[in-house]
Amino acid sequence: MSKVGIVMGSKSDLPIVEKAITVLQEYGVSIEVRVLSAHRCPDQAREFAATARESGFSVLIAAAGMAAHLAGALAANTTLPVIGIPCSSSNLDGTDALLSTVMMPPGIPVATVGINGAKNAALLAIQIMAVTDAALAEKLAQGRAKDTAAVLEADAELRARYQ
Ligand code: RP5
Repeated sequence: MSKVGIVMGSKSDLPIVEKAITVLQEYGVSIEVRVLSAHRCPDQAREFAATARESGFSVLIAAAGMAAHLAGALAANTTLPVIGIPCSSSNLDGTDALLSTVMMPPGIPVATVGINGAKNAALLAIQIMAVTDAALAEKLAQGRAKDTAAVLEADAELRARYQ
């Protein structure tokens, strides 16, 4: 079965990454969670990415803060789609990681979500897998309908309160 690889540059990123783990588990997607740093263990990070396709991964999610090179380093070593989560783990509140992750040179794309955007990273990974998985696509549609219902419920509540 295909799975999503979730890699973080440090265990200190886990509180942010946990939101992605939760969403993927809710959708019943198989995951493997790793701590691999582009700077502190570059050989292991490279090996993980280089073997990711044969290991059964469909999509990789990479979360890192500061001078965040993890997503780009993984993307350089695989042709699987890589989604980057810039983490707000520095005094610059994640703007450093955002720019480091999103500004990839032509040829090595990283689909970058917002700072700490772990939920969107998980949903984007699911949407990529849903291109060839009708059951996942149906679950996504149900999730969107639930979100819509929640907004309309809030709308009705506030309209009633302030009329
Ligand atoms: C990055 O440096 C990690 O992704 C983390 O966001 C940040 C700080 O790492 P630690 O010093 O907490 O391990 O590589």
